[in-house]
Amino acid sequence: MAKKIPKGHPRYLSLSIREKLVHGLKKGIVVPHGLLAHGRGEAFDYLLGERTIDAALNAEKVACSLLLGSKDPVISVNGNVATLCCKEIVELSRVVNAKLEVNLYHRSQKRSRLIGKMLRRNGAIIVLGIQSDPRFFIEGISSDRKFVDEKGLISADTVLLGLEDGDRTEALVNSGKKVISVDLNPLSRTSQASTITIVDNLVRAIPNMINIARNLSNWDKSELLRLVSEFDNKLNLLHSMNIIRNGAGSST
Ligand code: PTJ
Repeated sequence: MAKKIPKGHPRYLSLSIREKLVHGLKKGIVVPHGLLAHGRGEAFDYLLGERTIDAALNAEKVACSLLLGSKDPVISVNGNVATLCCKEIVELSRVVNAKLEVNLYHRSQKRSRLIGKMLRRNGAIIVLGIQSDPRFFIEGISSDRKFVDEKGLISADTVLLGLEDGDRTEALVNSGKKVISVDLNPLSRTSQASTITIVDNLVRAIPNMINIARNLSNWDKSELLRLVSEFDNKLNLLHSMNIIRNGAGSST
């Protein structure tokens, strides 16, 4: 179990998230690099005021519309995503009818299996990407992240990612897929290359998306896709950057 943080601590939430990741590291789910990646995210979250800004909420709504309007959406899961919001990712996949695929930068059979097990313990029925087959890969990626499941990422029309590297995001976009990324850094290559960028912490973005997707689930596909076509990702990213630039955050 992760160490308990006193509830009254002024930075309770932030410390609890760190504790979860350290626990994930001890269990072999998170890699040490995942802690560094989290540190970068934390810094941006601090500047954003550790809250879901309007631009993120807007992106979350459009992202849910795209997921619900897609034929074959896939949610890509790595070590940090599994540790921070396993139950919620499984729930979101159910609400938007998306497949779950484990895809790791620091790939190993052992980690893939552990993450698959964790997703199943949290309610997932099918988890793709556990067995790698060198025949199925995405062009233009040099890391092991190129290997994908023949029933998942290879044929997906839309992919939802968290804590992603720019190379894979660009390669996925270049292969004709729509990419939704959750990334606290609006300047990252992933944020800049994605079809829809959600500049929010995963731990807020995914629960928000579950609620939004439930509310949108009765909408006509044409209405959902209209919202997507009207969305301007570059403009939305500018709103996030302005919040950071103007120091509008209010973290303690
Ligand atoms: O589990 P693996 O093997 O696939 O490894 C994954 C890591 C995290 C090591 C790998 O993807 C990585 O190195 O990520 P990067 O390239 O450092 O990118 C992380 C991005 O995610 C940065 O732009 C951070 O600002 C952002 N980020 C970090 N924590 C969060 C976050 N965005 C949203 N929510 C977070 N909690």
